[in-house]
Amino acid sequence: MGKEFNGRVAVLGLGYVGLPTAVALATRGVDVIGVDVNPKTIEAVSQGRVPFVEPDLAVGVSGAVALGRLTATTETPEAEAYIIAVPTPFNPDRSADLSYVKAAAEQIAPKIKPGAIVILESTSPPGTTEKVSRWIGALRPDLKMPHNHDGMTEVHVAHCPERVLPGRIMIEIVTNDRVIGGMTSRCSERAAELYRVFAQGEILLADAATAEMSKLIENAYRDVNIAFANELSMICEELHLDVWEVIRLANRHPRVNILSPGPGVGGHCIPVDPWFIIGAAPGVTKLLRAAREVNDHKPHHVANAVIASSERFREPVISCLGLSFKADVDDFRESPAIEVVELIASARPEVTVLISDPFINGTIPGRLGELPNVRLEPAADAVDRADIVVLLVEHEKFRSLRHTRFGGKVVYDTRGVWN
Ligand code: SAJ
Repeated sequence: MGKEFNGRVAVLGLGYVGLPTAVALATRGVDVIGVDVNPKTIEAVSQGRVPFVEPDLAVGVSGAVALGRLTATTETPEAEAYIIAVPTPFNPDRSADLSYVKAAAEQIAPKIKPGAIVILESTSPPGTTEKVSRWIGALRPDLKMPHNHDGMTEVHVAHCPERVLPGRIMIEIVTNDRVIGGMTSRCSERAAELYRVFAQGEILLADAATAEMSKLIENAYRDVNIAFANELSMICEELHLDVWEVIRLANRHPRVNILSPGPGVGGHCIPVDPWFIIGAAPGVTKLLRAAREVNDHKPHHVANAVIASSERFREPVISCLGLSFKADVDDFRESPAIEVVELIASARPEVTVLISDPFINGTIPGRLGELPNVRLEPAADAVDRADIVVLLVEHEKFRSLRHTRFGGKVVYDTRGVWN
């Protein structure tokens, strides 16, 4: 066992990763200040509320705030440790947009004191942790930073990539093994002190670039494997085979574990992160590119199939169930389901497209609200009125819709839950 962490932690970015991390620390007795640029997020967290749905997070936030362990502000404070958990989206050319990480480093710089730890949790291309050290160092030439003071640093900088699965975050944040990539081995040790406060999984030490790459390949691995499943689904469709049955049988082999096809790959991680690897090694990433192409093509394939089967109806009603990027989350970012609905509704403006998702809270997400032929309906009504039912997300609530309502309708189940 190493030393125990002692001090105050500032978590920059109170999203799906930052807020659970803040709660994990605060509920174990660490004073945590959450920092976010969005005043609405600050208001919600300060009142003990969570601005998004994630099992068990709400009770953690309200408890930590009530105990006075967690506060929230838009101003980066002085602290003994800083955790950067801001988005790393890609630019239109698919290069990493590190502007949020840079802004976080620049907010930390004026406040940081010798002895402090800076941890980058955001998924980032190789070399970003070193950039964080340089960005802080550029504003604080008085401090010995790890990029230019090997072994003798006053500030400890490390990458500790987040690995939590939306929907299971509060469990995985505690139980997952953590990779900690310090700019120096001392940086790794200092960062490990902080994670030992709540992490029950193993803590694996590495250098910063290795940690960055290991996180990226976790998501690229999943992307490639989902692409395999998605390609199989299109092959089976062409060969008039039931892909779910084919996969179920193949998965009975002791070394085969094929993932599930779907309408495409969404979320803000898996469709993005492979591009950071492709950008870093463009000449040798054929497979990663192919996987991205297959997964990006899948929503078009689904939309085209639905449009084709709608041609035989004069004024068809098409009901699309599920819009979030995956089951039982309220996150609609980068959702292939939304893309499918957009493609169908714009290709056939004369067709009524009913959409339903139990996680929509009043406003229709994305650009769907601007399409005049798209309307939100409760799932049961949408199914009853439909000529064609398209299941896009396997929310728990949709699983039980099966037997009663589908008579005489065309059913396109992209997730295989009604099979
Ligand atoms: N999907 C399929 N078929 C499958 C599995 C997933 O079509 O068999 C689709 C989902 O519907 C969704 C997308 O893939 O559209 C991604 O979903 P996911 O559940 O695979 O992953 P995320 O994006 O919720 O979280 C991933 C996780 N990474 C890995 O499992 C390697 C999580 O552990 C990471 O922390 C997270 O990315 C992240 O933030 O990087």
